[in-house]
Amino acid sequence: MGRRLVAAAAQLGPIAVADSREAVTRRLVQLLERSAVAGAELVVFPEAALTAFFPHWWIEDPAELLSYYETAMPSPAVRPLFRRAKQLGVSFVLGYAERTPDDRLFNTCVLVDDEGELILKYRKIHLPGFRDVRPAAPYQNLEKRYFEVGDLGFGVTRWRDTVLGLAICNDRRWAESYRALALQGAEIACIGYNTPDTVLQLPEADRLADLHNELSMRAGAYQNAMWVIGTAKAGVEEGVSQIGGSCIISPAGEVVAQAQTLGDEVVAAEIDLDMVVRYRRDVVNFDHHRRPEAYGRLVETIPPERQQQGGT
Ligand code: CDT
Repeated sequence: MGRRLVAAAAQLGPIAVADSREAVTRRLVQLLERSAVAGAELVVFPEAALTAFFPHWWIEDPAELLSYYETAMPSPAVRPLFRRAKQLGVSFVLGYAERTPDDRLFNTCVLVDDEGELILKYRKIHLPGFRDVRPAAPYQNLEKRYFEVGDLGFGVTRWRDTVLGLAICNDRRWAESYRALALQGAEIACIGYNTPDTVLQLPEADRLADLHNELSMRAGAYQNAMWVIGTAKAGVEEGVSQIGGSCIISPAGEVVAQAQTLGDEVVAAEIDLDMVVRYRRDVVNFDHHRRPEAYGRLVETIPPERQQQGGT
């Protein structure tokens, strides 16, 4: 039999600024139920799945800005999702903007097990974008303004008979994210994202937005012999057009299931965890072939004067 499970990427279409948390949670519950019908035991929702992706706008009013963050997880509005998941025996990954009791702001996701217990929290480490407004840009990318860099490292946890790791959106473009998870034994990486289909400051890359999304996750999967579940918030959200392409990728780097729409959609696939074991034994055998003694530069810190320069 081997170690097998069905997992799902639960893609969301756009969320309007005016949509309430309760209304969004109803959509999440519907996606969860559709995933369960497909046999899924693990469901991955997008990054910041409870609201419109507010870093796309310059928000001056502090009260308005803070209205996008959750001060508790689950909050009363999100509790129906936790309850339904427990009834169905489904675990899930949910992204949201987090405000801590001491007023720190993070782009966060959690893994909730089939008992409704929060068993892993991750705070996004690679924050794209800028701290300041770009008046001429068609949309903003203000994650560096609205969030702190995650302070929990790249976490993994045992989940059932495997090890599961979390990353968020821009993390998926960095090889180090996957490797940090894989070196801790993660066999599945769950990654939610909000990605515009145009690239600020680099229009020549616009036509490649879908390709770069898939390329990053397929490379991460293959180079680390792990399953990757990538889930988008897609479609035109308050005027910002975002890619879809939510998918499940095998340790061979193959896309085994992929969303076809830019709306609410479930894609599910059977995940063979022993494939990780085979690929880590016969292809990317870390213990036999890695050369950490040559990797010193990978962990050198960046001087502060270079940290503010452009790019998303
Ligand atoms: N949310 C997030 O991290 N979005 C970024 C946009 C960068 S545009 C190339 C992403 O990496 O998808």
